[in-house]
Amino acid sequence: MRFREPLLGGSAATMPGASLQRACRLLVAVCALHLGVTLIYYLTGRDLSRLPQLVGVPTPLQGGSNSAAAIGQPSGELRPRGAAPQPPLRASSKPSSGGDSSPDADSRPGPGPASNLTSAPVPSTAARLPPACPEESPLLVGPMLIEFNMAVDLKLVEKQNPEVNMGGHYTPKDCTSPHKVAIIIPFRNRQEHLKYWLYYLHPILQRQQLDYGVYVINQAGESMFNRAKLLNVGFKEALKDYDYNCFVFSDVDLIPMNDHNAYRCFSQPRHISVAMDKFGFSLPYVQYFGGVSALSKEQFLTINGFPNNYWGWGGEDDDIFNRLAFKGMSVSRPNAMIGKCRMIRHSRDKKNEPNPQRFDRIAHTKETMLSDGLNTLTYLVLDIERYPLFTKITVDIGTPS
Ligand code: UDH
Ligand code: NGS
Repeated sequence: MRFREPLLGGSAATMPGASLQRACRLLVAVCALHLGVTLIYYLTGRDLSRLPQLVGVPTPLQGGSNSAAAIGQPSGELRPRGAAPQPPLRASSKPSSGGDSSPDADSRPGPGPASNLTSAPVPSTAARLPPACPEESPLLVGPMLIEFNMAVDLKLVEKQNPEVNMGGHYTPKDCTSPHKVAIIIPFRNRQEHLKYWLYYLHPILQRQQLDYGVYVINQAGESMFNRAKLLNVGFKEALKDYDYNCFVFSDVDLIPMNDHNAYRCFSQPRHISVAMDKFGFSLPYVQYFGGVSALSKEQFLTINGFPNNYWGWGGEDDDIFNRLAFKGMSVSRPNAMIGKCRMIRHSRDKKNEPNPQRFDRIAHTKETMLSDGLNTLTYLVLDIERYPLFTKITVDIGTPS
């Protein structure tokens, strides 16, 4: 009895166990408080998480740097119904190769370098590159009328090609071309032919969606002309300007008659002027590699460039063909319809008479190609002039040794 009363009455403080009773009450109060606070946080948390599903707007939490939206992973709940997935950031600034030229080939969601990005979507230079150009340009028109009976006003040609930059460089603005092409023209005293070339070729090359530059390599002085050595100089000098991966070597007096004839490189060295009017729109002989041709940087380096030792007319193109054959390459060509081209008729140039040594030289390409080419090229650049439609490099290439 002595123990029951204090438990029911008001004088518990004096009773034994009163401290324990107070402690228990305190504990119950603390637990209730904890339960209440937990309940409030729990309910608040549920409401925040449901917001995006309800209104389709990303919350600050989901817009953060680690959210699915930020790293470009599929996030259907955040996307309005029917909307396309956001393209991930491009992982590399390198344009895709010709083999995979689909415009959106780099922007498909899924596993790959782009989906590993975890940083916030800060636009990089690569992200701002336009998509890869298509394998075949949609701008081509096919057969063209080519004639040389009108005067060409270069000022007008400049106005007609406003997107060509100073020095004759053009980059497509709507797509990224994998074809970074330096066009090399061997030159001396052919200004009228050059005007026709610029008039016809600039629109064609732009329609082909090439990233290209035009280099006129002008031989200084009056000594014997040397086409192949000038082309070697063009290769070296153009690479000082830009990271070209392809080189088109073109005589100044040859114009294609169909813009499907691509002025770019292929997996094998390319012969472009395969159906010239002066040869009745066919090849003069199967191994003919003159006029206009294209070699990738690798193909050109593989054959040690072109010979430096052919002074005067003839044989240097046959030597180049031999070099390709000795290195196990074949020649790629368009068909004779696509490959039709016109040559501007002219008389033989002074100091470009037929080279009497050419037959002997082409008989020894296999041995000479190792010691006559890029690895032995010497020249002196005298002037570099940047005109609106081309870069002219005047060079002293010496005299026959
Ligand atoms: N080239 C010049 N200046 C010259 C010589 C050649 O610019 O003095 C350049 C030019 O780009 C030319 C190319 O080198 O297109 C090849 O010149 P070439 O003389 O070997 O070739 P082409 O076939 O003439 O044009 C060959 C002689 C034609 C004689 C015709 C007689 N009816
Ligand atoms: C061959 C020449 C080539 C020349 C071709 C076409 O005979 O350099 O004719 O010439 N080879 C030799 O002389 C060894 S053309 O009719 O265009 O003047 O490219």
